[in-house]
Amino acid sequence: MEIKNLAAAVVCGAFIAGASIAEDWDMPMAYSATNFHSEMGVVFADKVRDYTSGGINITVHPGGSLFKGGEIKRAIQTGQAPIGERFMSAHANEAPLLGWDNLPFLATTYEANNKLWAAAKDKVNSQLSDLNLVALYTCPWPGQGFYFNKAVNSSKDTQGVKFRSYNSATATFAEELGMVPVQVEAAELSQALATGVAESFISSGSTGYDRKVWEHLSHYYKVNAWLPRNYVMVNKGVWEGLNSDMRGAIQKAADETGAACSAKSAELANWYFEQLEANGMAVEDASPEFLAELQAIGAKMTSDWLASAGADGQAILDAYKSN
Ligand code: PCA
Repeated sequence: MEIKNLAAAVVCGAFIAGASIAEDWDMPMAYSATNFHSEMGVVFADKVRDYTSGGINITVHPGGSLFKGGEIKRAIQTGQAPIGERFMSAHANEAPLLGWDNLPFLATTYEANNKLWAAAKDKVNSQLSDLNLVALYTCPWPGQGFYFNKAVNSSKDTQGVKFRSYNSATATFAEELGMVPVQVEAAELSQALATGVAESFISSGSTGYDRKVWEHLSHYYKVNAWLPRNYVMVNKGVWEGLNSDMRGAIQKAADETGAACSAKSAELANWYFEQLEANGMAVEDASPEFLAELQAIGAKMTSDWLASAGADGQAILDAYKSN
């Protein structure tokens, strides 16, 4: 953090909060610079600069370049970075409630996903507060499906397949299908596929496109299992240290960016499939047999999550279903 125009403020004879002391904030993000989440991070930074009249100057560091994906949350919790972005359910091993957006076949349209977030938001925010974090905005990825290097019609075809997981729930999913999970960041996915560390994974068309996975894989099954969210979070102490005008200005930027990011995700979802196809991949619906197996595993994952997330998890599901 740096005091930029202190002299100017003193000359003016006034410290106008938010106008006279500028802070530089580094914002680590986990996904590639050209991904819509990262592009929206830049939009957010521009809005914050604008709405705080230059008071907060955010520099976006995409692709895990400042902190690797798996390190971002801790960096913000401990104040090494004031703000950053990460995949929310990656933190469900530490705080199971944060797996709320990872429940198979529960909320599979953008509209339903918004409804689920509305049901989860207060509980998630209070969980994040316990972790010394404040969420500013969240943004969904397109629906999750399976990538393979061969046609897959059922779990008969998935036995022993090496699977890249992105959180503990996806590792469980893979094990239920007889696969062998290994957790790999999106930023290292191309390398994992190239070296044979992984030969399949679950994700959106977006990450398959970003990582050019057609160089290694041939099939995508549009299972649309869930729409997981990234979130932009700020260190709670940093947030509480801002005056209310500053917080209001940043929250306005966050609300606008969250809505724009969600719309962008919806707009791009099919475009990504077209790009996978244009690059030679078969993009198909899962066979009824495979889908039935996935749904059975999904039901088990939901009951496992409820067991670990406790009454708060049940309250989220109840609120979602009653609305
Ligand atoms: N892409 C990210 C998370 C979900 C998604 O669609 C990834 O695969 O890491």
